[in-house]
Amino acid sequence: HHDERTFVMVKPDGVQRGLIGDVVSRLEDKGLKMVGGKFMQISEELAHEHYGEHEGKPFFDGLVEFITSGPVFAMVWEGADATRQVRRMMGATDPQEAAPGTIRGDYGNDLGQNIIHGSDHEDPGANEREIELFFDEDELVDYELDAATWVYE
Ligand code: YYY
Ligand code: MG
Repeated sequence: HHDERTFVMVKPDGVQRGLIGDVVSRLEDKGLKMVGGKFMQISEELAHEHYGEHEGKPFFDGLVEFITSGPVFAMVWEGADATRQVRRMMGATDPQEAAPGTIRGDYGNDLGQNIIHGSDHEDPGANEREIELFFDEDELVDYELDAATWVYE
């Protein structure tokens, strides 16, 4: 089955650096299917909900400040094992450790400004939770991607 959905977001640094198109291209090139996307500004409240698991950690306040500091491009992508595949394409959390060829490895330098968010594949249900937090059901589009015939056996 290739209908797993995952939440992906180009963070404010990625938007400011003009990397929305590149991130989208990489995911398209992989054969994943975009089913939702919106350019938006994250509120303080949404930031707290989205990063709730990190509340109380030393980097939390800075993280909220950063993620609300400018527009983001929030997306939902679908495909086989999509959550884990996107995490692999993102690379490690710290761009200094992320392998070359990954999004964070190719573009990031400092831990706080690491270009992209993707749902954690090691946290079951995180993908669905984040999709629901950012998107209404009617903002997600159900359609067939013709190329899927040539992506999946
Ligand atoms: O899921 P991922 O984004 O790879 O990392 P998390 O451990 O969930 O942390 C969320 C976010 O917080 C991370 O992308 C950068 C930032 N952060 C930080 O600024 N300093 C840390 N020590 C850990 C994480
Ligand atoms: Mg995380």
